Amino acid sequence: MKQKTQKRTPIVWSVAGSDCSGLAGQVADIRAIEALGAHACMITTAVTAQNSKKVVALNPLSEKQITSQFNALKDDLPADAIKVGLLPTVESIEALKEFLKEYDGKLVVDPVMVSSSGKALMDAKAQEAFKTLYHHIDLLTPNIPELELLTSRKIEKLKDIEFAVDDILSAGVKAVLVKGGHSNEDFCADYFCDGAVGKETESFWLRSERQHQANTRGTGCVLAASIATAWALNHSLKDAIVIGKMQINQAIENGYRVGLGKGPLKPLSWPAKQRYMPMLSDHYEEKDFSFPDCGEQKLGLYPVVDSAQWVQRLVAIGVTTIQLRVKDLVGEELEEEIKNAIASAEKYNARLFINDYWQLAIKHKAYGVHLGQEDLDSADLYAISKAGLRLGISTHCYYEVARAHAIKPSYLACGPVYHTDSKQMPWIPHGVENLSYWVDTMSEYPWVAIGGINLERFEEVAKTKVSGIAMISAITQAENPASIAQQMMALLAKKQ
Ligand code: TZP
Ligand code: MG
Repeated sequence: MKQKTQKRTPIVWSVAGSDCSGLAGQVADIRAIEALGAHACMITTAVTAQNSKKVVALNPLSEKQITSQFNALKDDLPADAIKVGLLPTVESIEALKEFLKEYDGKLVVDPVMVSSSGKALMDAKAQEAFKTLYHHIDLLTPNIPELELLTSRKIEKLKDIEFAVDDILSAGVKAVLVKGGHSNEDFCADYFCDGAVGKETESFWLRSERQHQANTRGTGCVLAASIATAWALNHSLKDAIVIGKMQINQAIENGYRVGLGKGPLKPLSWPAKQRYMPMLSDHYEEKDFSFPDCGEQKLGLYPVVDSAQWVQRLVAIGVTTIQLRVKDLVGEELEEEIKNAIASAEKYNARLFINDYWQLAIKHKAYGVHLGQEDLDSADLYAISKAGLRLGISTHCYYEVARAHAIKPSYLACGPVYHTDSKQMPWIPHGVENLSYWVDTMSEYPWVAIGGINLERFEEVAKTKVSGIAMISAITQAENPASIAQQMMALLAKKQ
């Protein structure tokens, strides 16, 4: 899902060590940056001599040599985001710090401290000096051994990760992503947190199945470089982290053997498979509930209306999927509205989803519930699942899709496809191109398109592989709603 509006190719700098074996370091960074569509510049901190089995020599460059690279690039090819890897010496850290006096853009740092073969890549003085960079760092991506080294803590339990991350955040780093690749579980869970205890904080776990793949050199480089690149492409940092995780899953799958030891990952193009999408939740464990599917028949025309009367009108003309989205009723009136809408839908065998009011939906045995992201924390998903109701979830971006994926709902909604006046939202419309990306990528879910869809745009949306096409104003504000709904249903019937 590339950003089409970019005027020029974004630039991502890799400040790291070169690797003559082509397995990790800047080679991995460049592959990752270019795979996502940005231009890579490299500021080399060390010309490492290594192969697939061991690091032979670090060959750090001097402060002057590193500074001259920053100076050569800064006016001509300024960075949209910077990914930092190996900083082997105090001199290299000083060179970076000097440059950071005039750069306050996006900075992702992978603290490369020990090689996978066990060689120390940073001397003790450099490890201490590294902490003086903390207040510049937007995202730090340690693995567990690096987290232990940085905080002098032993990580034995999940809580230890949170304590250690809190130490780093309290010391000035803005956000931390701890990579779970080093655990023995059959899944891999990364922990993100963006604020020290006592401040407004968001934290989550990103979970993917572990791939038992031998060729994993460059994992940390590819992840941090991919996050920096997706961020440079103007995705939010949280979306960029999900994109980075998708890319790492794809790159591990495509790792290849070369040399006598471990081979490298291979970051390809933009990740676009459901198996690459992590599950994002505030818990380490996987959620163990499930929701029924919506049947064989596609969801089809899916009007979203605010009263039982509307539901009755539309089911009577053959609409088979409807959402009741009541915004201004409470108490008995609300309950009565929901009961009446459910009764009308049942009479015509239509699938009625109740927006927000999941307790009343369960009580009156609705077909399903539809929840926005903001409702996911307060709704009792276990109760909805136990009652056997279907669940639909709204999504607008990578972070929200990953969060919905952890819940495994009956369908996912994608919006806004076009500009809408029916709901205030910060999102740039997806357009049908990005809608298709989501439908094709998360291909095991039925998708519902929503936002600004009217009769003129209907066919264009119907050409994608969406299951349902939802709208508010195109029907509720129409002069002749029945006629519009019938024309839309006819267009769908023609397609089948
Ligand atoms: N979620 C995404 S767009 C939208 C909602 C509830 C509003 C859709 O309304 P309209 O009138 O069909 O653009
Ligand atoms: Mg809601």
